[in-house]
Formats: sequence, structure tokens, C-alpha cells
Amino acid sequence: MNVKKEEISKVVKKAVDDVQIIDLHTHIFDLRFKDLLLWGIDDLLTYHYLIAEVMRFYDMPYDEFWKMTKTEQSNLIWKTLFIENSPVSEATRGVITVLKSVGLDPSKRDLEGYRRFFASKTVEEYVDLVFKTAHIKYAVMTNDPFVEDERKVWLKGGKPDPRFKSALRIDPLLVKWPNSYLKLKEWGYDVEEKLTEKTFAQIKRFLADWIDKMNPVYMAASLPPEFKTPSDNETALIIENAIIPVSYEKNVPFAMMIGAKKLSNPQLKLAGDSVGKADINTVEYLARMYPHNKFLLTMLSRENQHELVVAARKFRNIHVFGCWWFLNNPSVVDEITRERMEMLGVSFTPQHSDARVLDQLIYKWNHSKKVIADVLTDKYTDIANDGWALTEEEIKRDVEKLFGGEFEAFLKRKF
Ligand code: RAT
Ligand code: ZN
Repeated sequence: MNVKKEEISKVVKKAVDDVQIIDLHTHIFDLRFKDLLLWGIDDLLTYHYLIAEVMRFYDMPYDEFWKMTKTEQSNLIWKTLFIENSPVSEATRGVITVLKSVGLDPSKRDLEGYRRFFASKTVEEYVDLVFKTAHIKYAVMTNDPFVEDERKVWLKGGKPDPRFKSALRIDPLLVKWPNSYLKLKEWGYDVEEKLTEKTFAQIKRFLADWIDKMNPVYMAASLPPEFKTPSDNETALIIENAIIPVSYEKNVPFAMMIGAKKLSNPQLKLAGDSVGKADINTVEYLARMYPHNKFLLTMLSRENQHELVVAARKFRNIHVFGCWWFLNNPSVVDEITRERMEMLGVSFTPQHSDARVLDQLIYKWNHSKKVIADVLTDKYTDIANDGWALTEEEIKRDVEKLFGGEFEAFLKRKF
């Protein structure tokens, strides 16, 4: 290692360790949502990423697993993925990182002891501990008004915790219209299955009402690999005739998460989704047709990453974020972050956690921060060796942009 690199690495590491992170996509909830907020060892062990991994070691019918209690499932996952095999996968490694970070000793392999530790905590104190340990300024939730348990909380209101912000998630509206329109009707919106002008107007009213209720940072949907615009299917029509105009009028960006192949193995339930390559033309079409609209973009397929970065170079109304789901592995985060930085500088958000369990904020950020710091160190070293002089302040500034600053600046821009 040359001297410059060592020095730079220290400064970058400190800036990355100190930064207060904006986590712009998670599945955790604030305390108003009670049991919807998952936390602790048994929720960590029964994370759907680990369910997919454990089933590879057995030939038991899937139903047998689903019939087990959470504790039984978690015992099985611990025994299989941690004791009978070493926890070297990214999702298993994450559990080890959490244990160590909250002051437990992973070398003890003491599942019952870990359970006692979590049982001794209140959820309030644990939220404080996790946000402090992970250095999170705020986390954006995923809030789906079609989920009855979530809807109830919104209708009741209550004081929001500033560490949690909302995102209006609208998958059912876009990908399950033949069911969702019935719900809208039930809630007092005069819609019909046929997508008429009147129905679009009512969908817009529905979206505007929920934006007023939730004050979301953005609207979002997970879209399949075959998602295509322009097109005369329901998804495309609702996006162009309802989401896009409301997104513009309310100045709430539309986050498209493209490439999830839902229930590729239905027996695995939530753990059964897969990935497929999507069509970048769709992204470019929307950004070009609606230059005054803002789009947050993440794509699930590794094969889409390079062209997504190119699209973002061409369209400033696209903000690229995160290494999503199957991409959130150190080797892939490294590659994608380099690719993005080489073409976008610091005008993107390298990572979001996608945490489903509160504690995962700790490991997902701990692991990604190391990789992002390495990439930054290499890039700074290259320019320093060519004579560019960097200050610590500038490094801090860039790091803040990457961990949420650029995202917030994008939200404020008016194209
Ligand atoms: O990463 C995940 O946990 C997935 O199951 C999905 O929730 C995905 O992140 C999504 O937001 O659809
Ligand atoms: Zn997610």
C-alpha cells in the first residue's frame, strides 16, 4: 500500500464511521405499528433470506416447516446454518455481526443466552440502541395502505417518531388491479375495473388522500422484470395516467424497484421470489417523457446495473439507489459501487438496508460501509497520485452526500 492510500483510508474510514445515515428503504416500523416491528434473535434467525438457505439442507415438505412455531423454525435455522455448517453466507454472517455489535459473544454459540438478552430489553430501549449503534439519522419505512394492520394505524394517526419516515407503497394498485379496485370501491372511491378517465381520477384522489395522510418521502412499487412502458396493460396505464401526474403535482417522487420475480417458488412464500433482467428502455422512456417528474430507481438484476447507470447519466430526473436484495452481498456491492462512482461521481445513493428486522440495520450498514469506504479510498488515491489535493472536509462532504445528502438534495430539486 502506498503512503497516500494509508492516510486516505484512515480519513475515509473515520468519515464513513461518523456519518449519520439516511436509510432510504427498509421494512421496519415505528412503535405505533406494535408487533409489525420485528426485532431480536428469533426474528433475525427466521428472516426470509435464511429460510431460503435452510431449506437447501432438507428434503422435508415445505408445509412441515411452515407448521413449526417461530421458535422451532429459529432453532432449526440456528442448528443447521450456524452449528452444522459455518455461517459464511452474507445473511448468516449478518446475525454474527449483530450479536457482536450489541455486546453478545458469538463464540459462545449460546442461543438460549441470546434469547434471554433480548427478552430483558424493552422495544423502546432497543430501538434507541440500534439507531445509535448503526448511526441512523432516519429510516424510510415501507407503508402499504392495502395491508389492513398498517391501514388501521394510519387511520388512527398518532405522533410519528422523527427517526422513521414513510413511503407510500402501491404494489397492489399496479400489479393486482382486478382485486385492488374492489378495495378502492369499498373505501369510497368510485372506480370500475375498466380503466376509464373517471377511474383514473379516482385513483389519483386515492393517492392524494394517502399522501396527505402519510406525508411520504416517495411512492414506491416493486415491479416485475417484464414491466414495460408504454403499454396498454394495467400497470403501465395506471403509472402514466395516475401515478405520474400525482407524483408531479404533490412533488413526491416515484420509486421504481424493478426486476423482482414474485413467487418463483410459491412453496417458499416470502422467501420464494427470484430475479429477472428488466428492460431499461422503460426507465428511459419514463424519464424522457416526464422530465419534470422525479424517479428513484433500483434494479434487482446485476445485468441491469451498467445500463441503469448510463440512463442516470442521461436523465438527471433519475436518482439511483441501493444494491437491492440479491445484490446486497459485499462482492456485488463493491462492483456496482465502483461502476456507479465511475460514471456518476457522488450523485447517487450507494446503499439502503432493506432491513426487515430492526437489528439488521446494524449489520447491513456495517458490511456495506466497509465496502463503500474501500471504493472511495481507491478513487481518492487515484486522483491524489495524479496530484489532486483533497481536504478532510471535502471527504466528509462527499461521504455525507453518498449516505443521504444527495438523496435529500434530489428531493428538493425542481426540474
Ligand atoms: O429484500 C426483501 O426483503 C424483499 O423481500 C422485498 O421486500 C423487497 O425488498 C421489496 O421491497 O419488495
Ligand atoms: Zn424491500
